[in-house]
Amino acid sequence: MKFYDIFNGDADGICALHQLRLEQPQDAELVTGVKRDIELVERVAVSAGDSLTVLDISLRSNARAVERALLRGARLRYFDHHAAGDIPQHPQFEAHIDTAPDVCTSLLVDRHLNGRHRLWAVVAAFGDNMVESALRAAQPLKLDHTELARLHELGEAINYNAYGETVEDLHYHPADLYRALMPYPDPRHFMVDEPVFEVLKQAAAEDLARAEGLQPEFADAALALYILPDAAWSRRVNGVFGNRLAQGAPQRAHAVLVGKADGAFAVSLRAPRSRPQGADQLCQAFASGGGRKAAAGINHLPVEQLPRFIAAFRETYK
Ligand SMILES: [Mn+2]
Repeated sequence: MKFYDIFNGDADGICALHQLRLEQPQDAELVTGVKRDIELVERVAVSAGDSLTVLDISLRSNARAVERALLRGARLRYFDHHAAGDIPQHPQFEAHIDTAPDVCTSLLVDRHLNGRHRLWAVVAAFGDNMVESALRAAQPLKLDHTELARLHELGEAINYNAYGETVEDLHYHPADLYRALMPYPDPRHFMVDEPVFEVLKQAAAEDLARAEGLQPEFADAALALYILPDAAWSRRVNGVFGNRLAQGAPQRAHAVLVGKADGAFAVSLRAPRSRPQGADQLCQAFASGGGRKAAAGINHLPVEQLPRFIAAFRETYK
């Protein structure tokens, strides 16, 4: 009988697992990857009696592997906020799934743990760019402005680290990053005692400066589209850059495309913060698309489908 902790490599996935394991320590095999690696359950060779904890990856993308794991006699608990599809009704399947636009997986874990490791849920919500939700969750903790700003920066830094085509693009493997914060019930101590935060903050600032030097392909009051070149820094900064754009123009939808070696694009789409809807449907209309109402993506948009994407983008957010 083995334990597997299967989690998205972004701030939300890492902080969700961290909260659970602070509460209930358990030696488990870690299964994670870059933010776009969401078909993680299938990576596990499941046996009867195994126990899988799955965090912040859509059930829709893992449905077949989950079904197989259940058939083999494993037990699963699943926390997530992405579009789910059908949720298995099975005595060995424990689902905590809520696709409301103002919750992330770490907030679902926080709900499950009655807020016992709230600080890390706040970090995650900031990392998922749910600023209002983060502030709401932080309210009872009575943090001052400086502390909130630091937690915000930490969420962004951990989230930034997850962006890349493969883990080779990243500064830290997400499993190592998780292990670095494991000893810390309080993120404020983590930021002071470990070099990780400063390293990521500095690297993100450098990448961001490059992205901000680019002109958009088009931009008006309703929507804007940027294309970043095929480079490791583009793949890393993509998420932070998108968040920055969304914060700077809350009425506007943003698409950030990153070129790939074969001429295709990776697409990150954010609905306007003032109207966080429609991103999942738009992206699901493409073969490798998926995500949430407020933020979604397409892993591989062939160049010949770019006009179709642009038309759908304009139609959704005109
Ligand atoms: Mn998330």
